[in-house]
Amino acid sequence: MKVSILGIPMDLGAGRRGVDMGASALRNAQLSRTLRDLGHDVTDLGDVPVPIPETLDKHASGGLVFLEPILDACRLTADRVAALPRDVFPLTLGGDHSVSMGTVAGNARRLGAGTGTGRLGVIWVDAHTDYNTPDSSPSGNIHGMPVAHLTGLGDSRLTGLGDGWTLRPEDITMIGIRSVDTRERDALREAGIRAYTMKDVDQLGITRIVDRTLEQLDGVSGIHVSFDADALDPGVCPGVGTPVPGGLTYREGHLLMELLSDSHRITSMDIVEVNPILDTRNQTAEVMVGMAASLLGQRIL
Ligand code: 5AB
Ligand code: MN
Ligand code: MN
Ligand code: MN
Repeated sequence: MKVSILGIPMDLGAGRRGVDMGASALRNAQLSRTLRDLGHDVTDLGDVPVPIPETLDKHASGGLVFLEPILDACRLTADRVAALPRDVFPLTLGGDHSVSMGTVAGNARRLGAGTGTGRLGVIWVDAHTDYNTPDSSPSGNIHGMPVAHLTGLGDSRLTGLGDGWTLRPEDITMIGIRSVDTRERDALREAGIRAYTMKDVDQLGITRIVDRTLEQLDGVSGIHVSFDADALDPGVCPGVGTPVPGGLTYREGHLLMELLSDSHRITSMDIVEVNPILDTRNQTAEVMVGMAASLLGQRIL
């Protein structure tokens, strides 16, 4: 497969500094070489330009911290991704999770979703549901809001990234959830978004969750996997800004990626929220490169 890597070195959407170095840490953990060894034709497109916070005024606009530069970076990201051919697998590297407003919108456009010809499915692997709006957010940090904006809720400048397209709540599945804010929970219920919590992972297991997810997403033109490193347990991925105990094990993460790979239905992936400043010897980046490898066909035997 043709794989195109694109970095979005942005930490403006997160409460703590450092995830802007995530893309660099993933490259350092031999991302390209690992995927080439699997037989893929890998191109690294480099990074989308993102300003550093030191050059900006930290001010919130309508409850959104660093709105304008995040909007600009997401728009550039969406345009870069949308320009890639259909037979390319975009592998986008954050950055904080607000980058996914750009990657998902870009992949939707790339696959013709929103033109009436198709839908994009999204599998959101995360400890958090990222369904806050500027009104409900306890922090004002945009990385806690991408899913709400993709579905059309929240600030109109961010919902506009899809150029009229919005992600249908029915086309989203969340996996690994264990931290949801009170008002965020109400909004999720109202939207009817399917979310598999860690309780569900314990009770059903990854295999059944994947079966149900693929059935739910029957009929979409493509499926995007947005993998927040904090979905995995902090013991596995310590280099994240918002760690929550009780996460996916190393094997649960791999099994999820292996089964999604077996389906041959995944068309793009994000790796986000890797924070090398908080990491131990680049462990988190190495684990996440392994996750990408499993999604892209690496097998034990
Ligand atoms: B992440 C929190 N819900 O909105 C908020 O890492 C945390 O992209 C958001 O999942 C975590 O600030 C965002 C408290
Ligand atoms: Mn997230
Ligand atoms: Mn998270
Ligand atoms: Mn985080």
